[in-house]
Order: sequence, then C-alpha cells, then structure tokens
Amino acid sequence: MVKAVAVLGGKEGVCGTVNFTQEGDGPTTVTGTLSGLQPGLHGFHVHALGDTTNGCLSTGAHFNPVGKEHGAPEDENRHAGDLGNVTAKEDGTATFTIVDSQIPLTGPNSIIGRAVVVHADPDDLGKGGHELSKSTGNAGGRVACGVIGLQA
Ligand SMILES: [Cu+2]
Ligand SMILES: [Zn+2]
Repeated sequence: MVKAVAVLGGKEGVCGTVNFTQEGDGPTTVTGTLSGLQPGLHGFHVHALGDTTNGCLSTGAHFNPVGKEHGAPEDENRHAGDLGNVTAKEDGTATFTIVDSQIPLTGPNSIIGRAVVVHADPDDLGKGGHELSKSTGNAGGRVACGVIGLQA
C-alpha cells in the first residue's frame, strides 16, 4: 500500500486535507475534507506541477501525460488529472471519496510531487461549449491547492 497526502490552502480561506492510497497496480482512492468553500460544485483536478511559488497559479495545467482533451472522470478522452467536481454543502464543507485508475502513486505517471487544485466554479467536464471547456472545464479560479507528498 502506497499512501500520499496533500494539505490544501489558498488566499480565500479555503483549506483541507486530501489523502491518497493505492494497493499494488490497482486504482487510487482519494478521500478529502475541505472547508471554506461556496456551496455547490467545484472543479477538482490533479495539476502537473508541485510548484506553489506563485500560489496555486504555478501548479501548471491539468496533469495530462498522454496528450488528451479535458473531460469527465468516466470519459475515455480525459486528462489523467480530471477528477470532476466536489460538492460543498451549505456550511462550505465538502467530504468526498473518489476512486480513479489514472492517478497512480508509483511508476512513470505517478502523481507524487504534483498538486491537487480546487476551483471556484463547477467543472463542465468538457461539455459546456465554452472556449475553455476542452482544456480546463471552465472551472474558474484556483481557490485552494496542495502538493501531493508521500506519507508513511
Ligand atoms: Cu484544476
Ligand atoms: Zn482537464
């Protein structure tokens, strides 16, 4: 079992923790708790870089090792980092569990050292018809992020 964790923060008071576990070559399970969000859907992705020198802006684009378009987690044509949306309740908290096969914690496409990012707006999953739909899901600003690091 490989475990990883990201501690998220940002300039708008959004914070939280996201945990990752992977057994062998199986899917990765992502569990998270966030607070300080506006109620509703928020795009949730793995971005390519673990660089927060300029806050969440410097984490690069969606992790996309095989050159696909932005999509939904269940789509064939999706960025590996496309984890869809998380839903914040009226109190601004979100708790979620995501199981995904494209974000391994080992091997050439490992997400260790990259970043998780939570967005201000819903991810349209590539289907919104906006000029940004096929690259970012038009999910708006980056309200929190954290670098994914190995955990014991
Ligand atoms: Cu993102
Ligand atoms: Zn994407």
